[in-house]
Amino acid sequence: SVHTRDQVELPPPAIDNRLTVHSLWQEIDRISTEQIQAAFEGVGGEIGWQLFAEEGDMRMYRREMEVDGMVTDPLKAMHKVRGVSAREMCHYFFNPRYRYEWETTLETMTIVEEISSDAMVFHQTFKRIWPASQRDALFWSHVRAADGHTYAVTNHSTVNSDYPANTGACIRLFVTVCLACRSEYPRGQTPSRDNVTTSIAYCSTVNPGGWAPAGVLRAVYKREYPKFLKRFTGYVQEQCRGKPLAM
Ligand code: 18C
Repeated sequence: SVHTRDQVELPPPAIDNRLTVHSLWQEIDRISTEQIQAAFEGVGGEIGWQLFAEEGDMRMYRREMEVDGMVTDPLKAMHKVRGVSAREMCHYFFNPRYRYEWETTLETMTIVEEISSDAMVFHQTFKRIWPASQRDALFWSHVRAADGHTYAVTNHSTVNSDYPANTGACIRLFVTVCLACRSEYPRGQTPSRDNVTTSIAYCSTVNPGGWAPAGVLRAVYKREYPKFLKRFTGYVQEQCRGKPLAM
């Protein structure tokens, strides 16, 4: 059968009604809207984005920033990927079923709440980096369609009394991430695996939540962000090979 992937699992083209009646809806809507808008803004201009990694179509920029002595450098990455759609990219980033297959920093992942087909809350623990303490994160994740063949996933830290911060071995970190994707294909043609190109903007700000040596932290993200984006985009291309394109 050509229907090797269940269409109903793909990110929905409109917001799920169950999300709009949830207590987190207003925050999720506001932060997602802001993040998606910021993701597609350029890195030119005066605000000082510095290029730190470049490979093929991938470019990664950061801004050096510290909050209370902790490194919180915002990251912005741009990439172009052929043969997969924005909707497919976001499907694999959002759906927890695939996460262990591409996310190399992960130690554990727990689904805390399934809000709707397009929103979830996750608890994750990450691999420990010597000499710092292990980190965990609790965040909502929301996937949505935006204008013109655009889909985006936004992840943002939240709280839940069943998952209190800083009670065990882990220090709670705070994260805001947006993966925004836009597909293009030649005017007048039908989109297919052979002619579709997806532009990716990935923005991330991580506050380590407690002491972490600045030098180690910057060295880790300079290595880990390029590794993540190359691995994730390659993974999606591999998963989509031979399957019908889902726009
Ligand atoms: O966006 C990504 N993944 C999503 C799904 O998991 C989700 C995750 C966000 C969490 C990002 C924070 C990850 C911190 C990891 C710390 C340990 C890394 C160990 C690696 C060693 C093998 O949105 C893709 C995320 C890609 C992450 C790249 C690494 C970013 C590092 C940022 C600094 C972390 C500071 C805390 C540790 C202090 C160590 C000195």
